[in-house]
Amino acid sequence: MKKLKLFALAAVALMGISGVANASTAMLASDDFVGISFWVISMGMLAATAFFFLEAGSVSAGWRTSVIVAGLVTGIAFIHYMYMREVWVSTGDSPTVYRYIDWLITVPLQMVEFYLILTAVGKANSGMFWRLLLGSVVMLVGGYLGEAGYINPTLGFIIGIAGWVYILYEVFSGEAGRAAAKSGNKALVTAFGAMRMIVTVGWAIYPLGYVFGYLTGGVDADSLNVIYNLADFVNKIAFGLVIWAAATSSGGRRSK
Ligand SMILES: *C/C=C(C)/C=C/C=C(C)/C=C/C1=C(C)CCCC1(C)C
Repeated sequence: MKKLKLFALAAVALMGISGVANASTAMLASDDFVGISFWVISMGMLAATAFFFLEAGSVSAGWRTSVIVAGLVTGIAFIHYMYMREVWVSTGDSPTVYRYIDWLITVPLQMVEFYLILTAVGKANSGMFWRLLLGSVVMLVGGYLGEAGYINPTLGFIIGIAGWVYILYEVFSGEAGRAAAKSGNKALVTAFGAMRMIVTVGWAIYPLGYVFGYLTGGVDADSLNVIYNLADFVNKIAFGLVIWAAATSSGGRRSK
């Protein structure tokens, strides 16, 4: 376990450093607040990744995979943030393609989390995972087509919202929501409720970014990126912390 953790951390750090090497081509300007937000969030993601990987060894076995996946989410985001920051600082353009590649990997991983925390208490069913995945893909493909200019931005927004609403339906009224409510496990019910709030309130920040970025006349890259960056900070790090908190309260921490 220890070796595995060291390996995982080293891999993330190395990939991050390869991103840093690129940074020699562009310098962050002191008045580039969007660029500063890219930097701050990159470092938050790195710290969260180290934290989740190191903590994974201290939680009870049933929760371990969930905490590791939380670290994968922030680790993948960290690497993408190094590239996104580079695009922003050197060109002033929105790093749309990197952002969506990151989301396309990390959002399904977060849907896996809903499934995993139910598995941790033996209440899971794979059908619900596939439905959550389907909702995520519709949401992200709609958003990407709209942002990258393949379809009208309003149409992309509507498709994106439809996918999100479907995810909300599944976690509130669908099988996943019912399974959590019936589980009778206090840590699980608390974690599931908090994750659900993140997917409702925290995720609502993204469509706001899209609206300010594309639907208020012209393209406002500053608002778009600051809002998306803030949203990622909340939705990746807080989401992982909720899982970590449930994991440490459920079955206790293993003393070493
Ligand atoms: C770690 C990354 C996460 C949790 C990304 C989540 C992204 C969304 C919830 C995006 C949602 C969108 C809409 C609901 C409509 C407009 C288009 C999107 C893709 C911005």
